[in-house]
Amino acid sequence: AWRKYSAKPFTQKSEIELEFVRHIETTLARSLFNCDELAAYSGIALAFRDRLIIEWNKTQQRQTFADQKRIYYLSLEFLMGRALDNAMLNVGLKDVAKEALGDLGFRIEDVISQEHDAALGNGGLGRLAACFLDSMATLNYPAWGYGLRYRYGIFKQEIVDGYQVEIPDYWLDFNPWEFPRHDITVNVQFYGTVNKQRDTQGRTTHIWQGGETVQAVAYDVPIPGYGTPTTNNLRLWSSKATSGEFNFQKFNAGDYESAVADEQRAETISAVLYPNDNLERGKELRLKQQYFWCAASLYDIVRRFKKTKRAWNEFPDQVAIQLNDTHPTLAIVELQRILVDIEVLEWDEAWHIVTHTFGYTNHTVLPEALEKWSVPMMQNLLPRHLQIIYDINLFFLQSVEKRFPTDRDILARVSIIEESHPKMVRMAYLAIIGSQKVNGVAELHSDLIKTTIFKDFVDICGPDKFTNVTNGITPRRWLHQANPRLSELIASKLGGYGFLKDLALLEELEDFINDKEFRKSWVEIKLMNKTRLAKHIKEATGYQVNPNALFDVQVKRIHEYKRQQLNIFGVIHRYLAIKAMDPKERAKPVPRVSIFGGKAAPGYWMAKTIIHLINKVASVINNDPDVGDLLKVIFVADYNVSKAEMICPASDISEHISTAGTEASGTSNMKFVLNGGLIIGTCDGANIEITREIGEQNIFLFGNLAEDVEELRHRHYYGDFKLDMHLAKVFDAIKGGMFGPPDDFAALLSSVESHSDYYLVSDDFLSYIETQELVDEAFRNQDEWTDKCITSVARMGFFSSDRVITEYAESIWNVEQLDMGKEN
Ligand code: DL6
Repeated sequence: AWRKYSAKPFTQKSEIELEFVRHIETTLARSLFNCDELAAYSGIALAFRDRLIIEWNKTQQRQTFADQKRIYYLSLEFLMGRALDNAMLNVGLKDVAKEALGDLGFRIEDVISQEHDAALGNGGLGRLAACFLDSMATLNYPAWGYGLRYRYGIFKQEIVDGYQVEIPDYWLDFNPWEFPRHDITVNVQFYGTVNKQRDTQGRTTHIWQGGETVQAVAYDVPIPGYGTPTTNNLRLWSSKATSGEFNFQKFNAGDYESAVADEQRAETISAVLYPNDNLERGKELRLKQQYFWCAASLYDIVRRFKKTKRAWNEFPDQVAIQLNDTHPTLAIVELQRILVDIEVLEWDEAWHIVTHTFGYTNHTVLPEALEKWSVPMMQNLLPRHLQIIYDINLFFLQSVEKRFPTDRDILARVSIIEESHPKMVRMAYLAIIGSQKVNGVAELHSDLIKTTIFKDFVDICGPDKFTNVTNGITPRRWLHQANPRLSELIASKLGGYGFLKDLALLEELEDFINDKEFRKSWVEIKLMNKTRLAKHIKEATGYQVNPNALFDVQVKRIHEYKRQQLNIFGVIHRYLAIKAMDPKERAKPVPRVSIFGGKAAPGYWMAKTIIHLINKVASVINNDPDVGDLLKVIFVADYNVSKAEMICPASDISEHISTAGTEASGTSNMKFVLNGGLIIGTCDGANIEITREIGEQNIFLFGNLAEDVEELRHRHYYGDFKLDMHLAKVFDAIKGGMFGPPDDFAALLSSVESHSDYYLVSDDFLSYIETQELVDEAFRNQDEWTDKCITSVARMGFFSSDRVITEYAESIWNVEQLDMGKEN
């Protein structure tokens, strides 16, 4: 009977319509007469969600029966964006849904745009996690994501008088994509004390007592794979006060306020996403978040393992846990605690299990982003964990001392505990020591971690522990969903959409490079995408931009190392050059629209100054009648995943111009190239591998190399440097008040002019503006430009996140795809 009544996948339009109307009328209690676009979004989302649930349940059953090793991806950020479009595309029914919505009086684009982005992340790291979930499901890997269900995602950005203003992002009003599992809860303990006891066998055991307990409640989000029934699970934990006697007692005693305060304190843990990208601030609440999430996830993973009744030594054969940066490093300590204190395993046996279970991905070499926690804070919040960390460190240092008896400093250099005031726990070191593999996210980055921040560990643990897995992106969202017309054009040439599952197939596009019709469509699609962006710009900023101009885009978090300041100084240079031209000459330069977007961390004053300068420059240039269409500057407010989906297909050139050696990989560089745009960039992160794949002739590289950075910084430090003369003119214009009170920008200019110029803006400026001239030159020849774009797209196969996940699965996790038999 169950099978008979169980919901079936949609096969035709009428079924979608039926379910849509049913949800509008019953779930939402609305009628035909008050069904607006938001209600239509809810109706269609619920209809698709119901179908996903069926596949999701089956997937869980299939994976349980298969009893294979599972991947657990622990990430404090999952930047998912919108889910409806993705769900419709992944189950292959977007066209049918479009017709169904059309019959019901709605345009699918309007309905899709009603959805609030799920913005539980800051930038690259969180979006990478989202791409990985998509690929793991698409490739039928048994995988779970574990994260936090923040009540407030990354703040919304408004620009007021040229300044960034932050607005809270309360995104949970209506979220059909999550399922509260009120039956799946874990009590998580904080504070308290540790007492030693002797057990019946005379062994010393540690009892962690007292303190406070907070409840973790699971919320599950289905993750559909593309063109497969596999629908994996993302489990997000929400914090709440433990129900029961504690609160009741307070209520009964009339102490309402204190009981409510406890409730709120507990809920605070999962309330907000910390809005820092590549920066750690060491706040206790953040540490609480980390432990809360690690403890709940580990409890869940261990519970699932214990159901299989296997011996503990089989744990690493069943479980691979990947740490997305050091944020989940406490999971290493928590597993050791569970095994030793609760499951009463011997220390060494437990440690063997732990160190064969975890893998650690490093995403940055920036010193300010490397996590350290104060020992006194950890002692107070997690007293037992600190003891375990000290023991891990002791055994580790003993082994190092034995192997390197003559190196007197090595112990201080590699100790998990930094001997500062206060002492600090170095989380990256703990993550390395507790993991079987450590990887960087692009070749240069993986080399840099081995030769700089983790050099000693390569000597101690051996080079095999360190590996590289270059990042990638999912072509489903970043081509098919973001650029449906281009995807369709490619499919028409390649004989179908197979490339969405095997991106290397794109290479066949090179066969069509001389196909006139194909090229014409290619160029038209780019223009349509630019026109769509121009329309958005007009609505959002009031500025009219010419879609035939060269669209030059830099969208990413605002950070000094990403060097939006270099870009805006370059824009000012261009503006000054146009102004200095004889009016008759002004027809010569290539018209350009410089488009910026990105959020600054609320406490990052220099990044906010950069946003302010961009907006001030925009208002001067965009209103200067001498300039007209030759140059426009746009700041797109509130850059997020949905905006990226609109912007990436609309660029001619995008900027990835970090100081060499600072951007671990970058992933938007891949998104832009895959959408038929070229890039200007430094020899940094994945730009290097993109160059290798697409060919040097198809990318505009400039600037100093990573190997020269240290020497250049040294020179600045000793005053051996003269500001580039073009940059000096730019600075004079700013100092002369061309863009408002010079004091507003004094610190920004001084960061370049002073002894440091840490990000080497002045060193790279000349090379940057010269390369931008080459871009103009190349853009003038539209035929050659199109050749470059088509060739580049054809060679982007390597950057699929499917390739990335396959590499992790084979070289780090040792996990197999589930055999789907005839189902796939
Ligand atoms: O690996 C994903 C992404 C890289 O593409 C970026 O280059 C890198 O900056 C970013 N790293 C972080 C580090 N944050 N922390 N912690 O976001 O990772």
